[in-house]
Amino acid sequence: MTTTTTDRDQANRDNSDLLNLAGLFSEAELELQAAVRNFVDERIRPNIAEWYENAHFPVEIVREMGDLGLLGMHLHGYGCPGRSAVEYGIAALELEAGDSGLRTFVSVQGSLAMSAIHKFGSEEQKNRYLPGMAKGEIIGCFGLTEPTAGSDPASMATTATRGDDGTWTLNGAKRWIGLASIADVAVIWAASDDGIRGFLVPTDTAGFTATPIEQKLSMRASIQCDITLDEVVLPADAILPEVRGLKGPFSCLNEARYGIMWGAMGAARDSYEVALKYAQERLQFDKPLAGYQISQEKLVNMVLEIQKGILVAVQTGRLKDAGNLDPVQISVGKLNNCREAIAICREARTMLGGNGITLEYSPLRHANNLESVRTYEGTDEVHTLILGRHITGEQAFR
Ligand code: TGC
Repeated sequence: MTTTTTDRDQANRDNSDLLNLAGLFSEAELELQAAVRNFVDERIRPNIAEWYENAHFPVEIVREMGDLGLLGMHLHGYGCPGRSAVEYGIAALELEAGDSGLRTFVSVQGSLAMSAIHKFGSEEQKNRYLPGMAKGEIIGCFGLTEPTAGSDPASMATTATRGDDGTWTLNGAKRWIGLASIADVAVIWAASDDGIRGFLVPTDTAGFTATPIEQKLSMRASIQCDITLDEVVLPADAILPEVRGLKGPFSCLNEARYGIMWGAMGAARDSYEVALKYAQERLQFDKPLAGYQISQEKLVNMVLEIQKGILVAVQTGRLKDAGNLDPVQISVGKLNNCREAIAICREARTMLGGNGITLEYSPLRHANNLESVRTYEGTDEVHTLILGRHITGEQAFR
């Protein structure tokens, strides 16, 4: 496993940008891409196999990600980096070329927890949490999914009850919550007599417990937890004041789903690059694998889908930066890019033969990670039905 870029790597990269997608990006965007790619090469690639094998989330690099401006990247004010949606997307792509678990950290922290506070918090809440979260000094998590409410968060069973003294009491359970066991603050969505509301729960509050889910076959360099909320009493000002109803969490999911469409292409690109290089170097029946027609067909099919997926992401990002993005368009990218990325990673694995099933090569690790990525933030099925509803006018969820 190498972490340095050779002339061949660079030539492969240049030759694989068939449509000159690099030409779609500004100098500032390309500079950011190079900085994040460098971070991934230096801090993630040399260690990821070990982290993955040992199910270790490298909390030690969280502050470095803050220093690089990756946390709450596209949020403005309150100490946040204030970068564009496209820049955030590029960073997500490069991070996920390292590993989905690390990109997921950035998504949960920035797109979900920080976004919820930024969009719906009081001034006091924003000032209290966002600057520290942007630096990586405070870690957040986002509790929406429940053991019995995944694709249908409207059926959530977690409750928030208001007391006569204005305090809130939360009871219930959340599942698959990224970072919860290392988080300082949890954004918890709960059903109240005033509809679904969001609450900021310091994780040292009595009655809050987060337990990492073990024996995962996917996203191993990342933490997902079960949360229990057992008579968790919060002050009146723990509520996010600016939103009621599911549009609150769904607006945050829009942000995370947007980043995922870019990130998935990073996992795909890394798998493709590994397969291409392997095919050029590996001799079989006296010539490089790359010289066989079936190998070339596999590589061409991969690179076409990567180029198309990045085009989808760039167009979506430009719409987002212009303030014209419809959530339906996010479903296009999330569905398409996750679906294509997992197929590319699996195809790349086939080119590595038996060597492809070890952690020495990234494609199967990426493919396993993408099982989670295509599932969270709306499964393939949910996004298909969101698009189906849009084009037919008929909802088919229920
Ligand atoms: P529906 O009736 O369509 O909408 C309810 C209200 O929400 C509004 N809305 C949106 N607002 C902003 N952006 C969107 N994308 C929105 N989609 C809907 C809608 O306008 C309405 O507002 P209002 O004011 O009229 O009440 O709701 P529905 O229940 O029929 O929706 C169906 C469906 C399937 C589309 C929705 O439930 C859905 O998207 N399900 C998937 C849920 C999902 O993605 N869950 C993953 C969560 S990830 C997680 O919890 C863990 S975080 C990751 C980690 O920690 O690692």
